[in-house]
Amino acid sequence: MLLGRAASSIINHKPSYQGTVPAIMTLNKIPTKDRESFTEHLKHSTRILALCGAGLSASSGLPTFRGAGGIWRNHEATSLATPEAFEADPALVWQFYSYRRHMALTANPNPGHFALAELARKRSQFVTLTQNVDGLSQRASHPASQLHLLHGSLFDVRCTEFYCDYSERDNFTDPIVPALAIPKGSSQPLPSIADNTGEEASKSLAAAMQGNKASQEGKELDISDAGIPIPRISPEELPQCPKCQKGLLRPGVVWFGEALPVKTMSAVDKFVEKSDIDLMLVIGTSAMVWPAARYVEEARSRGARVAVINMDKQDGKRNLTKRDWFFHGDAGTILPDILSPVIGDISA
Ligand code: BJW
Repeated sequence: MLLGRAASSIINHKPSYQGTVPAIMTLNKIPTKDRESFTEHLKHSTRILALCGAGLSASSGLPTFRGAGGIWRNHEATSLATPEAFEADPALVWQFYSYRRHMALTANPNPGHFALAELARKRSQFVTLTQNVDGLSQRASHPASQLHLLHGSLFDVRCTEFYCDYSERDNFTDPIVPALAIPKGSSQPLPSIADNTGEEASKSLAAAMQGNKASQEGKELDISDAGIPIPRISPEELPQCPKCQKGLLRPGVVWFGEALPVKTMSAVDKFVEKSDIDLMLVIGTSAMVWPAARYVEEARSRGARVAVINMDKQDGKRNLTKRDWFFHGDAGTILPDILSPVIGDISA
């Protein structure tokens, strides 16, 4: 039984924590009345704000945080995104982030990322706030000055030592250190439930970790599945600070309880406070995490009409008013469609 699960957990360029992210999302027909009123408003909108969440990258194959896809090796993804989790088990948290760095590098931006990037080129006062750390908007050539990374980036790292200010941007080395390489399937026996002694488990793990010929030939294993053994990694094997040579490096993302980057927040606040906002796009986010979520209400208080794009009616329709729009479905499909009156046909 374990053998079957392990075999089905070979990574197949369709990354997901638990294999639950549908590759192709449904296309719901947009009611004509909504399409017309949104198009009319979009065409006359100059100051536009977007808040993006994990749902924007879902059709690129990356999992969301909440719900079935947000489980990694039986841990809720949100429980690993905390300073406490890192302090308790830095190796486990690094394995989670190393896996996600690898998945993000394997994934490609989808038409939703490209549509937002094109809108930014067409509307200089369009600002995107993304909670995503996967780098897909940047890889869709979203103009950097119009993109704010609220929760940092998987590809930034910084030192955990209090007195050390070492940080590094855009480190795309994968794996960041050899010990964090994703194990590959091997022709060695995979552990079975009959493996009372742990001998098979040790052999298959050793083969995968040591990169011998058999394992080189195999495919990467989906270590998000708790049934796949992962190596124990000592603190010395984790990314080390090259400056102070004392501290561990950590991912440059914003964990729960941590402040969002000050410069980013002040740039966003400056934009919001400058004058009225015409349109607020809320894309693929449960909008439950603060302070990101508060920008929806701030934009509304500055006169914005709100358009929500979400696969989930419950998440999407929360707090909507009669002036707002709800577009139900995949952001990767809906965004190029509803923005086409301004951006044109980006598939052409
Ligand atoms: C699709 C789709 C498709 C799927 N198409 N849609 C009580 C009240 C208010 C606040 C708090 C409170 N208790 C605690 C707080 C504060 C806390 C917070 O907000 N907690 C809430 C859970 C209540 N916030 C913080 O701690 C923040 N910091 C802070 O407040 O600091 C204060 C401070 C000030 C000064 C000094 C010190 C401190 C920090 C928050 C950081 C969040 N970090 C994470 C991890 C980032 C790194 C990483 O990626 O690992 O950010 S947690 C996680 O949630 C991640 C995400 O960016 C974020 C938001 O999730 P998102 O993107 O919305 O994903 P999901 O899964 O929730 O939703 C996906 C949506 O997509 C769903 O709706 C789907 O339906 C939809 N969807 N497929 C369209 N194809």
